[in-house]
Amino acid sequence: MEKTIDQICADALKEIETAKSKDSLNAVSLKYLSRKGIVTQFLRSISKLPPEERPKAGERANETKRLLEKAVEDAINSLDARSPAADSFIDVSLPGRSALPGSLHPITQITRQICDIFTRMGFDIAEGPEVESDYYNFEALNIPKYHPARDMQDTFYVSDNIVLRTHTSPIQVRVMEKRKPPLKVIAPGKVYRSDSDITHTPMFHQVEGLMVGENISFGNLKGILSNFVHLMFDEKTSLRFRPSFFPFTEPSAEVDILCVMCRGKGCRVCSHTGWLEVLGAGMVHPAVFENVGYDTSRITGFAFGMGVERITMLKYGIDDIRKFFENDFRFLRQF
Ligand code: FA5
Repeated sequence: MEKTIDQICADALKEIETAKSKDSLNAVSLKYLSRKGIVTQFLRSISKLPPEERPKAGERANETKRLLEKAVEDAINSLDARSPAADSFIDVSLPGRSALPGSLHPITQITRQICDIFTRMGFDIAEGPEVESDYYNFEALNIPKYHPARDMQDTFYVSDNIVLRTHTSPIQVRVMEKRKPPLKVIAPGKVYRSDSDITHTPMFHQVEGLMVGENISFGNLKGILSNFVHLMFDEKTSLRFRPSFFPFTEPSAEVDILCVMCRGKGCRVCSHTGWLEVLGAGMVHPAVFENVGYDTSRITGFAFGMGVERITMLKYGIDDIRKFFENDFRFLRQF
């Protein structure tokens, strides 16, 4: 009897050893270990043996069963662990592919450069929410409901009183509500407008600037912005202040930089004017100061809001703002 189970065991081990795939190993397992398998049949037949032989035969058959189960399991594991390099379809002699190092998006790079320049001039950095209340985006900035000035910015409304902020200027109000003058703050962030052409996108980036205290004048604004433009571009880059209108500044100006694409001759980027508008600015309107409880007899200040995409286009000579958001690696890899 013992010889028989030993023979079964030897046959099964041989078949396990020669099996080359999981399918053939499963077939061996089925042949010997399943309910109708050879080992199981053997175990059943033990009851027919004389009583004194049964314990030894049972013990031996169970040992064989455990041994074969383990052998099948080990063989399957070693097939799984076999390195794919051992299979002929991979040429292990080829050089490895290097991982592509990531890099910062040009808009992020320029936003950081802008923030660096202003922090070196003593400005703190502030942030505010992109989903903003009508109050902070408009009313606190002296733009009442139904006022025609609301048409200046095509707004995405989330509900009657909630908008996607159209500019970073609401951060001015949020900062002034929390802090007393004097203060010098810049606030970078995403803004949203229903606007799209080669110099306008529905989502773009602005950096807001605010300087408030006693005796702050338009001269300080010009000085700070000229300094910024000379550090961002170079000493020769010209800028010009054009009288303009914003409900939250008085007087107000728009600031243009000489178009780097055509050097002032006129091209499609600057709409053939030779200049590209990069920011709006002005002296903070007393109505805004009143809304945050500042003493307008003592406190003055200036504010500005610049378009980061426009600055980046000028810096790198890019002629279409939409390229920033197309995620084309051939474009992005250049920065
Ligand atoms: C404003 O957004 C004012 N909040 C700026 C300001 C702040 C004025 C503080 C006074 C005091 P304006 O709508 O002009 O202004 O936008 C400012 C700049 O954002 C523009 O000069 C331009 O560079 C950029 N910009 C405006 N619309 C878009 C757009 N759709 N796509 C890309 N850049 C834009």
